[in-house]
Amino acid sequence: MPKPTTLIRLTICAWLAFGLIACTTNSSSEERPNSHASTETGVFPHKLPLEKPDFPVSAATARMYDYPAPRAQDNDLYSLFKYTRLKGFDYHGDDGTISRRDPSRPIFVEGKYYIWYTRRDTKVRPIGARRAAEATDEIPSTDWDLSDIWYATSLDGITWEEQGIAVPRPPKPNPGWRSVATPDILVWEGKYYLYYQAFNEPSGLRGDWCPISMSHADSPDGPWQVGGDEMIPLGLPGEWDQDQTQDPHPIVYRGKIYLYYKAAYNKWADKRDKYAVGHGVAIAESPFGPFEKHPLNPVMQSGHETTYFPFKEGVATLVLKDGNERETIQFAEDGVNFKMASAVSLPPVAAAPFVPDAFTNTSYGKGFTWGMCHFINAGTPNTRHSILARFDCDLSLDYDEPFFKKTHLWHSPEVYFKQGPGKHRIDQNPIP
Ligand code: AAL
Repeated sequence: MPKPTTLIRLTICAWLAFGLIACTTNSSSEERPNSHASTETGVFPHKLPLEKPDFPVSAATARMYDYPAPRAQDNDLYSLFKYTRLKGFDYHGDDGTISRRDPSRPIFVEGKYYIWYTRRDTKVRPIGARRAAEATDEIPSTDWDLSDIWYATSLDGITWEEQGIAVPRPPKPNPGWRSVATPDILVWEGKYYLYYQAFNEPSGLRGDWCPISMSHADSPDGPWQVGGDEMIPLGLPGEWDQDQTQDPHPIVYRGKIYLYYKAAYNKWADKRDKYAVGHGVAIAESPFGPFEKHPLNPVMQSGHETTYFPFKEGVATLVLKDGNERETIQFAEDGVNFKMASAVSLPPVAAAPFVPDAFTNTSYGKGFTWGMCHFINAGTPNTRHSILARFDCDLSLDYDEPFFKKTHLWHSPEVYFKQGPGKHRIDQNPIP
């Protein structure tokens, strides 16, 4: 019969031995999936491989390794987007006569953020693109007809102080006499350049036809002086961008100005409902041009408004609204050949992020954490107008907030039910 002390010793040894076996068992079970599913078995492992396996895999599995990371949560180019209502902008009781839309990217100058945007303040609401022939000097056709470019400043990106007009409509017949809209900013060698759409007819008359003009200033507070019209000339008849060069969005990349722009094509006036949207890039060595269109344009075949930013050694873009690849973020090592980097939910419309290195000619872009956007359906259906808003996200290499890397977004059931089955289907009886 062993002594009690010997019994205690034996018990301790037994527990130690058990612990050792348990440890060994644990580590071997952790190892097992990877060592089991190898080139020999060809079975995809339980432990997610960080590299594409070197045995045959499905198309979806192969594609998983084309993204910056196989899991969205680890992907530098994936984020949720959160929205904040701005303070400081008056919308005339939301009666539809004042609209602010298509903001520029904010820039930070001497302690303040600056933005520029389309501002319409008309006696009456727009009558719509389809009735553009009835538009007058006081009746706008679209939400961005009869507009000027205004600017505002802010200390925190939430409360804004509207400062006044930056670029007004010039007198007729100068380009933009009908409307100047959708500006974006370039900072180049300490000076400021606004690129914007210059309309010479009510938008909707033949289409949303306009080329891009530019005004420049020594200070973000102006005064602004017209520096050129038709900066990105319309394409020749028959070319995809024959009718419009819109949504100018310049960044400084590889020592040059890469100005991304949009054109809707395959539409107007005969094929209005068959439109497609492409983005091109035009490259210049001076803000005054000449801008040379890239021979591979359109460089993007999905999306609507343009949002491009230097990211690592390449350029990334938010792709919204139109096309098979809408609601994605894409990346191009060369700023031209974009590939899918992530799919996103609730992305900002007309996104204009605060990108600190957009104009620094960085060789390693760091991304952004917030920016401006617009909503074009504020007010009621009868007083519809656009408002500016702020979004927050984590698309920055300098910042890490796991909250933004979650992949679920739960809306209340009301958000879904509000969509309804559509008027046509409601009118059908019996419902198919
Ligand atoms: C926007 C932009 C351009 C269009 C119109 C105003 O979202 O794509 O600017 O012309 O709509």
